[in-house]
Amino acid sequence: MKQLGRLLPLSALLLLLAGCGEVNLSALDPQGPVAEMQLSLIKLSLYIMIIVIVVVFVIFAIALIRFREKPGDTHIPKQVEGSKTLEIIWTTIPVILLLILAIPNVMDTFTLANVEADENSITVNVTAHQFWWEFEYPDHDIVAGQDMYIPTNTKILVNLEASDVMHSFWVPALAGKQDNVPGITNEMWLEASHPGVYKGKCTELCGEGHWLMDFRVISVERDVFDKWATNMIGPEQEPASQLAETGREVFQASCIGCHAVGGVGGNPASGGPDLTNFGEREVIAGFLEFNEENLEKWLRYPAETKPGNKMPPFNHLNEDDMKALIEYMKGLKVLD
Ligand code: HEC
Ligand SMILES: [Cu+2]
Repeated sequence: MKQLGRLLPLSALLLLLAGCGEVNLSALDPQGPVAEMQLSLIKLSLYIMIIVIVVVFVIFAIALIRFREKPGDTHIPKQVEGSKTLEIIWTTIPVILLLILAIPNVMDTFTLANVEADENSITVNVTAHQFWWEFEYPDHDIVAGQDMYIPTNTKILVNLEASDVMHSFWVPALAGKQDNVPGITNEMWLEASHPGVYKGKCTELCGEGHWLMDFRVISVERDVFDKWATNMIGPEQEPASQLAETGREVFQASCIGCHAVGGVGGNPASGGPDLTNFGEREVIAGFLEFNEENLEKWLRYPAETKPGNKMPPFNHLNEDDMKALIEYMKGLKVLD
């Protein structure tokens, strides 16, 4: 009973974790054909395992009860050695079960490994950095940071790379995880069946900031995607106010060497995410809620906010410059 009491909080925790489907960080809530295929394989193996466990335990329990030593038992039961029939039965059943498992597994493995382009597909080269994500669209000649925009119902061919250490790309609602390894390109594909925002995470311990290395896959209708891709090329829109214009000057002086906006600036070797559409982010640096207070916190104290990241602190900026910079950054949009 005591053990049961201990197990209860654990089961409550498991139920809570299963509820993660709400933020789409769950493989049990698939939103595209790849994740659906993978979930159905998980289910198939689970059901077969459940059947095996139940049958074995029932036979075990019958044996325990029927053949237990009863009071007054004196004779030793009949000793049996070898049974051809039984041997055949318990060889055939597992072979059949393994075939039921193997056939869909092998078929789906081939489907999942098929990274051939079709007439609609789009390629995205995903480079993982400590501790942020870069999405390059070679067919469109654009680079995006942190948010991976994809058109709905389109096969997305993903090439995984890493600039420093090993990382791992995981968007549970869309596909199983795969590693980003420096010097190697791993390929996979994914597809989203509906418009939506699907959370992703780095799942390979990659340093101090690993636990905050989150990103989003944003699935939008094809026309929205086309607009996004066209406007990401640049040039950036004119700042909407005098304040934003001043902010742009601060940005040009302090930030453009690491962060590209509208195809200008940035540094492929040691820079940060492309900020062309930064004003459309829902989170800053992958995890902080997007608001002015958090943006200022990020700009002044990046190291305290996301440990180990490579953005230098800008705590020396005066109040006016900071205000202007934030106004400018909020206005960086491509879908308006
Ligand atoms: C030495 C290069 C460097 C400079 C200079 C720099 N940054 Fe960064 N910045 C980075 C890196 C690297 C990251 C990614 C940090 C992470 O998440 O690991 C980053 C992240 C960011 C982010 C979060 C981006 C996102 O997609 O959510 C913002 C916003 C940002 N920087 C703004 C600025 C501004 C504004 C300036 C100028 C005042 C600036 N940065 C100067 C390197 C730099
Ligand atoms: Cu990582």
